[in-house]
Parts: sequence; C-alpha cells; structure tokens
Amino acid sequence: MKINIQRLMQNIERYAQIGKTGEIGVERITLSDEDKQARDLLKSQMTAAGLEIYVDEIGNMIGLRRGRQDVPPVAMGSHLDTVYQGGRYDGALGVLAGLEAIQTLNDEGIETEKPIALINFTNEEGVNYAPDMMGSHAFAQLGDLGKILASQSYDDPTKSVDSELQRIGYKGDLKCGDFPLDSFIELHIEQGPVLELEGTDIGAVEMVQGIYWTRYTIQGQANHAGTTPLQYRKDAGYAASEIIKFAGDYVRNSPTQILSTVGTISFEPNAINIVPDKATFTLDLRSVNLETLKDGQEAIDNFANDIIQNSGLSLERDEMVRFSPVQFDDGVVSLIADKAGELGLSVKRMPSGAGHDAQMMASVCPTAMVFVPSVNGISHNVNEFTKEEDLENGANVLLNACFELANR
Ligand code: HGY
Ligand code: MN
Ligand code: MN
Repeated sequence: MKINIQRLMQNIERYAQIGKTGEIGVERITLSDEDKQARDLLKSQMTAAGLEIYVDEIGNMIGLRRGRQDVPPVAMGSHLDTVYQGGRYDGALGVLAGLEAIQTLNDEGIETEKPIALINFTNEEGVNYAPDMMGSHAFAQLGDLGKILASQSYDDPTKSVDSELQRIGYKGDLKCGDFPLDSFIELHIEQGPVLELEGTDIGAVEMVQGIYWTRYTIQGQANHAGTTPLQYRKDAGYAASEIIKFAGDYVRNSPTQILSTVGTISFEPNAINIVPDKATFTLDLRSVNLETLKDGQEAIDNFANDIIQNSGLSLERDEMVRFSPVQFDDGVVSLIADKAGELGLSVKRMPSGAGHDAQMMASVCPTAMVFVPSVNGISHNVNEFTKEEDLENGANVLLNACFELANR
C-alpha cells in the first residue's frame, strides 16, 4: 500500500503556514495561538477522516478509527508544537503522515481488525514549559499531573500549562491513562547526519538516549565594573562561565559518549558596567548510557559546588528533567525494518539522539520509531529539510507497519 504524497506535501505546506517565520521557518510554541490554530485544523481533518476525537486533561488530541474488534488501538503520532525558529518537519511529519495513512486506508475502503489511533501530543519540545515530552509523559502517567499542569511559562510566570490549556480550549476531560493502546509507532526526521552520510533510506530506531535538564541560578553581588577590585567581587557571571566551560570540557574529554549544551543564559542586571549579581543558565546533558549520564551530572555539580564554596556566591539547582535512556520493542523495530525492505528501501537500526514522545509511550505499549534523513543533519533550525521522496518512503513504512500491527 502507498500513501498519496501530493496530499501529504500539501498538508505539510498548509501547517507550515501556521506560525510561519521568514521564508521557511515555523514557530508554533506549545499552548500559543498558533498551536491552537494547528490543533483546530487537525481536529477538523480528523473529523473529516471519520475519526472519533478525544482530548485528555493535558491536551493530548486522539483521533480513533474503529476496527472490527473493540480492542486497544494501534497508534501513530507525534507533536505539532515546535521550537523557536524551528522547521516544518520536526513533529508535524509524524502527525500528518499518520493522518495521511488513515486517509489512505479510507480511500482504499480498508477496515482493520484492530482500531487505529492518531495522537498529537502536547508540548513535546519543552522550550517554554518543562518537562519536554510533557503530553506523552502525562499520557503514560510517568509524572505528577498536578505538578505538570502547574508548570509555569519560562518567560511569563503568570501563565501555567493549566491556564493556557483552558485559554486555547484544549483542556480535555479524558483522564490520562484511560486510553490503553496496542502499540505505538512514531515517524520522525532523524535530525542528525547519519542516514544521509550513509545513504540509507530509513532508520529503524532501537532506543532514545537519556536527557537531563538542569537550571542553575547563581546569586552574587552587583558592583561597579571599574572600582571593584577582583578579590572583592561576587561575580555570578564569571562563576557561571567557569561551570559552563567545565561541562563543555568534561564531555569533550569523556571516554564514553556524552553531550552537553547550554542553550539559555541570562544575567541580571545585565549591564555592560555592572558585575552581574545573578546568572541563570540551563544545562542539557545527554547520553545513551545512564551511568555515563549520572556520572557526568555529578561531576559538573561537584565542580559547581566547589566554585561556589567560600566565594560569597550562592547556587540554586532546579532538576527540570531526568529521563533515562529507553529501549524500544524489538518486535516493532524488526517490523519497521521488514516493511522498509519489502518496499525496496535500505534500512539501518540506530539510536535516537533527540528525545521523542515515543520514549514515553514505550512504557505503555510495544513502541518504536521510523526515521527519515535530514539534509545536512540540520534540525531545530529554519533550514531543517527532508526530501519529498524520503518523506514518502517514511510515510509508506509507517502505513504498512501500522496496517500489519492492526491486522495481527
Ligand atoms: O529535546 C529534544 O531532544 C526534543 O527535540 N524535544
Ligand atoms: Mn520532535
Ligand atoms: Mn524537536
């Protein structure tokens, strides 16, 4: 079976207009007006495809296509929210290719044994509310729902997930955990260079690396840049830079794979001639190996504590995210590889460097992912791009793998 690539490309283009930035960028931050607009469009398209629509208490949208049997559905899905200055494929591809797979089954008049579901998860990116993979995390009942709903916007503490879900009209009444699934498959762009470098069509994703997010807030003392001798300074900015440098050196010297990224930093009062009295930054630490991840976090925190000790500075750490590496179901991974082969596509079993909703769904049901190549490995960047034939290949693997699971 093959999807209708023209219809999929038109739909990707249509959603890319929602939150369009510049020529090719997309910025659709979770719970924003743009997110609402995309959700409303998806809701209308799910209805047009004959799906029953459910919205749960964290705003996850579920479209259900009935099967001959009244059993838990085979689910596909991903997320419609993006990062700042993002691209048009990260997340949207998994939702829209799932919709396209359902539309194809409708076109062919095919009824499956098991039902099929399409899910749009709330706040996968976590760029304005923590944790990331929020909706799937709550769907899988892996976190404290009350705490998640109370999560405040990083840039406007008067906004919470709960208040914004209500504002955009997507605080549903379906309880998280009340929608059992048979299995879950997520199609996603690789967001890295591997498939393109190796000339491979499809990635059959076996696991997702662990992710630790920590926010560090260092409190010092504002003082005059010109009159304050170095030994009298309580320079929060300098302390932050030492910790950031240590984290970067640590991962570059580590014998085992580990990555650190400081993506946000801010000083107060943030003036050119004032020694900063407050420095706030976030550390994103990742590894495929949990011990490596834990050891790295501990080494960085020990170093930070040493820097602060006897300095007259204070340090506050907020452990925003602690997600361990996740292995996917080998049966589903093999099915993806087999379907790619049947479609004449080359396939590679591989890990995911990025976090995904599938890593949360793996605790609910047999789960795996399908990757398609990212041109130049670029993502979380307006220049994110995947070729049409690769989009089509990925959607065909998704359709055929889902179809097989729904008829087993
Ligand atoms: O952070 C991630 O890996 C994902 O894009 N949320
Ligand atoms: Mn994504
Ligand atoms: Mn992303």
